Amino acid sequence: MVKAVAVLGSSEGVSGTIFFTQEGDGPTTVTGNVSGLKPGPHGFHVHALGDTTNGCMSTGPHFNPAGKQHGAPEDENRHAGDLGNIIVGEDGIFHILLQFISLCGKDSIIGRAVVVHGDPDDLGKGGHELSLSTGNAGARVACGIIGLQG
Ligand SMILES: [Cu+2]
Ligand SMILES: [Zn+2]
Repeated sequence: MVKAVAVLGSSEGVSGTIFFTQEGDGPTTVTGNVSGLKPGPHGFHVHALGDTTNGCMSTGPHFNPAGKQHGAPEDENRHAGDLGNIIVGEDGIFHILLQFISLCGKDSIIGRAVVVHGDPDDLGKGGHELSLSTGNAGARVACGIIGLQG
């Protein structure tokens, strides 16, 4: 079992912690507990850089080692960092199960940043000029560096 954690930082009053667990090369379970985020869907990505020196802006674009287009987590043509949306409840808690995100191997997300956006990710299908690059998910409201957990 591999475990990872990201503590969210934000200039917009969002705080919280996101936990990742993976058994072997199976799916990765993501569980989060956040406050200050409006309930509902929020775009959720791994960005390429574990750099928050300039807040969430310095985390770079979506993690995309294969040079593909933005898409849904289950799409063939997607960035490795495309985690889709989290649906945050009134209690600030969310859970998602991701088939194709790994905490080990060559496309590991360890050391990169997880970013929560203000708006929903359209999964590349919204027809907006940003749909195929960012999912038009709006501002980067919170982010944290994904690190291994003991
Ligand atoms: Cu993002
Ligand atoms: Zn993407």
